[in-house]
Amino acid sequence: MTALAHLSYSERFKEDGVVCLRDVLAPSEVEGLRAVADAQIEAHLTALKGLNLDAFARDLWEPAGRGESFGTPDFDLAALRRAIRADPEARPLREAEDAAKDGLFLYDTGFWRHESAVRSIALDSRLPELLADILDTSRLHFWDAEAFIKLAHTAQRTAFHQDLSYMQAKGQKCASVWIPLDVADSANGTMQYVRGSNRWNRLFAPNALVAQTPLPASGLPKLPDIEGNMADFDIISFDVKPGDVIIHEGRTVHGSGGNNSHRPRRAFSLQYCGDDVRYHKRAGRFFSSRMTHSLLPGDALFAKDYPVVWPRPWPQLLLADLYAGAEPKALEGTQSPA
Ligand SMILES: O=C(O)CCC(=O)C(=O)O
Repeated sequence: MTALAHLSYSERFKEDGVVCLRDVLAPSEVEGLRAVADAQIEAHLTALKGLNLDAFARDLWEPAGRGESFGTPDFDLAALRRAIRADPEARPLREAEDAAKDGLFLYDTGFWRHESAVRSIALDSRLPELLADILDTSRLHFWDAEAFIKLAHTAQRTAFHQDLSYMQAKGQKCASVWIPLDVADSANGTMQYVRGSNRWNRLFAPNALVAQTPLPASGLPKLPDIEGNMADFDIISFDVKPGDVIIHEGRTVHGSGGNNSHRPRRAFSLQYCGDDVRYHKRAGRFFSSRMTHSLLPGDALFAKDYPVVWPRPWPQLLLADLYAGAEPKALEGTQSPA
């Protein structure tokens, strides 16, 4: 047994940039989230809500495109496609026996505002206290929720990336909680983390998740080609079951494989920020969330868009109820796809 085997979960988080915690959410909590994920799949299939990154990628790699609909994101998908196609180093990141097969890799964000089951977990479950402890912060803000749903036989991998580079935020105390809604293992695309990459102390350009090409205008350096040189990196992953959560730091480099199985791999990711995090305008724009605030760069995150979830104002308060029906009208700000 090495000395590192004795680390507490917060020491492990600092050391590796990621920690897997077992049986954190109750079956009923997972069930509530799964119902939201299934409704998102249905809304995509019937009304093209959210973005099918698998369809976007299939279209990307066919010279004339497939003319398929991927969804209706509020950012310039055509410009992104042009940037990837113009990148001489770009290549498909599809991992399956039959990579040409149509799959569904559904991405969505911002839905915590109208999904009470998601709000309850994000704001009122055990997670805020756990995150405040792990990040060693006197104050914890919730940032946003994302869906990463890969149905069976979805070849598209999630390109390695760092969450912080997509966020309009600056600071060290940022973390994401990856919540599996199905058993997830190497066959259906569990998460992969470059151990200790949080301590590289570097921020790389965000990418389009389906390719390594940096998002136009980010101005940050491109990540090394990790997908092409996996053996050169210390990549760790966890076989997880519903109820478990994986918490990674905002600078930890991570991605996931394609779903090469007959099973779905539905997951949500929740982001949180601690007391050192300040609002920050990053160049480039990807998925947007419905922000109403008018924070200036350098401001602490005191805005309704970023609820303070720890410490709790008083013990029995349900923050999820306070935010019921809080769908803002204005669209502003860039949000994390990771
Ligand atoms: O589920 C995935 O494939 C990616 C998730 C991710 O990037 C995240 O949770 O930050």
